[in-house]
Amino acid sequence: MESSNEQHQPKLKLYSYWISSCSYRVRIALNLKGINYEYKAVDLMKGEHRTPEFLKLNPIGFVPVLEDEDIVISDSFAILLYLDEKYPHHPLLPSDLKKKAINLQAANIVSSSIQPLQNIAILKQLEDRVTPEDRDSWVKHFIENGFAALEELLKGYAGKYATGDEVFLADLFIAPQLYNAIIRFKLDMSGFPLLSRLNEAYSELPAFQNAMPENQPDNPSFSTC
Ligand SMILES: N[C@@H](CCC(=O)N[C@@H](CS)C(=O)NCC(=O)O)C(=O)O
Repeated sequence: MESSNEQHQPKLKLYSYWISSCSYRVRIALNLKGINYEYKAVDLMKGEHRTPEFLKLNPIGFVPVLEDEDIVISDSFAILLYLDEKYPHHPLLPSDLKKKAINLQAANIVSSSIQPLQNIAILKQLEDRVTPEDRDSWVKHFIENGFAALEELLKGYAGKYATGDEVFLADLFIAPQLYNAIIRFKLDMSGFPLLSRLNEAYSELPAFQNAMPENQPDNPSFSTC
């Protein structure tokens, strides 16, 4: 997809890993905004995020990284805000101040209080110390804690999506975290009816579907046939 105002601009490059939830949320934004980009796969399992070349792009060694000519941005939150300013169509934040604050709060619950606690580096440290069962219950504990907070926070705002009937920033953080919880960690979602409903709604949106891990070129079982 290429919108008329970007036809003559060099393609953005997204350094991404197929199953990374932080990369996933940036892919959703790029799709929503109809921005054409080059997919640069970084294999976290092979440690490609720890190579000197990659650390020059992002000294902390995480995906995603967005390269826009001489501008290099890492951290999905910063990337999303950058994209939103540069490509204002389909805004990621509502103009209503209260709703905007709720979007930022929900996004931060995921990005500060859930996702970092299930990161590969953390899981590896845990694996050295506890059983796989204990490791998974640690991850589930923090996902459940965050999901309970999101259910409470969003109950007064949710419509079809997290803060009404339009997709905003909160949805871009929640959808990948739901994927992680349900597909990777097999979390029992029965205690989270609102989030389960949102998950259904996201599954119907092409911008979300195309951003899913299974549809990325570096997914080991990806097929273009
Ligand atoms: N706050 C950062 C976190 C980035 C992050 O944790 N990325 C993960 C994948 S979702 C990663 O690269 N992990 C590598 C590791 O833990 O070694 C963001 O939102 O981009």
